[in-house]
Amino acid sequence: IAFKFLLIVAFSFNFHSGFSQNPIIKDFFTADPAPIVYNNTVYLYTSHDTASVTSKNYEMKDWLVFSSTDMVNWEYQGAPVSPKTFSWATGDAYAAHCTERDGKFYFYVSTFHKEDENSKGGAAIGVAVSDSPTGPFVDAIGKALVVNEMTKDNKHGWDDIDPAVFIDDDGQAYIYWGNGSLKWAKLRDNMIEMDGPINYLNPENFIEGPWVYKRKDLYYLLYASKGEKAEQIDYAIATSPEGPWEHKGVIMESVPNSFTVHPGVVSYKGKDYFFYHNGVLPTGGSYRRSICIDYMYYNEDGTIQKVIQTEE
Ligand code: FUB
Repeated sequence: IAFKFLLIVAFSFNFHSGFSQNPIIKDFFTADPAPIVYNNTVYLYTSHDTASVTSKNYEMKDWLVFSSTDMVNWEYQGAPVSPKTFSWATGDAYAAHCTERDGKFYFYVSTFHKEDENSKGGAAIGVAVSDSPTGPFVDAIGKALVVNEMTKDNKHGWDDIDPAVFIDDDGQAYIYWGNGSLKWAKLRDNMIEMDGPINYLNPENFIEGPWVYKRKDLYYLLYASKGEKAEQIDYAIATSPEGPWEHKGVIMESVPNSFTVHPGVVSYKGKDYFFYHNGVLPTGGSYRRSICIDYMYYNEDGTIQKVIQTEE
């Protein structure tokens, strides 16, 4: 009996140490992690890959929510938002980001506009709102917050995807987004209107997937950047959310079995966590991705140590 007890203790210790749980969600293919902490719980908003094993295109029909209080067990909370939430939207559900302000949850999405009097179709950013982190969410403005302009040769541009919102300590909110070049603008306190012009930046090797946050006195901009064969994660530091941003290098190398990678960061119960996706689940790949978490560590001067990817 004593031996059996020892075995059980040894097994449970092994099971709960570190992130040998990666990928953290195994019942769905998930990508583009957007975690927030609210009421001592981590809510994780994700894209949802449903492409077939042989597909060479995204098929992404809705956004999912999971919650956890231990960063190991993730409870599925449903799919409260999809492009159908927005009467003007059609097509895939790309990266999203949810943020809380004054008890309301604003869910910024990257999707596509129907062809109508406001758009010739193309990438667009919308915002849905709810009183709860898990929904139900409704379209907050009844139209897109950002609609992509067609390129000069009348093609759809890709530069209006991947919104990320940051609220500074003084209450000023900012939205960052982009593909190819990074755009940002101030948001009004209502979180659904821009406050001022759209600004353009060209962070080194920037591709997409910005994520902005503050730690101590420094602002951090993380993004998917151009690696040798696939995307990797670079970061830059500033003393203001408006920049100027100082490029600091790569914090995560390309991931196994996925061309894209996408950052998300939270501090929870005294530890810093880096969320990303790869394609390592059985039958996974660039269009069937899976979210993982690893610890992140800062140096004394605020720079970030390279994140070590852990697998099962
Ligand atoms: O998930 C679709 C797209 O792939 C996202 O919008 C990008 O960030 C990349 O992860």
